[in-house]
Amino acid sequence: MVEKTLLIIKPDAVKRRLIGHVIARLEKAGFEILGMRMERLTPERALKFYAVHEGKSFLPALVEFMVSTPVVPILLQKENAVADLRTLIGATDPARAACGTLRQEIALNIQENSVHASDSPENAAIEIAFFFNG
Ligand code: 3AN
Repeated sequence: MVEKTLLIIKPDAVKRRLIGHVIARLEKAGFEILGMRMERLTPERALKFYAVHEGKSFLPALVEFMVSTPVVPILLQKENAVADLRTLIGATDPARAACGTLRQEIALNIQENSVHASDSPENAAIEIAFFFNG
């Protein structure tokens, strides 16, 4: 089934000038880019985006990191997009990410892990609406 999903290029990758590298890997893997923008999140919006992590000890540091530079949300489309994008980016902790995955290649650590990708079709719909109204 053709699906849409959301990827965010996070501040560690933006700072290291890896935006183009991430986009090239997405296109090479067969994803069509339907939308893309750059946004400096406010702490309020970052907290709203990560509402599922409310109460977690790493949340304040995560929010501080996510507002440290603009981020690049990208709306993607492909057959089986949600699962295929999760496979392409690899595990949250780059030390555990499979060989050849984007995070294994460029992520610095479990927090500065270069990209976010929606983890289910339901969350993809919510996250797409968060960054791309309509
Ligand atoms: P993923 O990004 O692989 O979906 P989530 O949703 O569990 O992983 O975590 C969201 C973000 O929260 C991660 N990308 C990472 O930046 C941060 N994070 C998750 N777990 C930890 C942790 N144990 N320590 C520090 N940061 C974490």
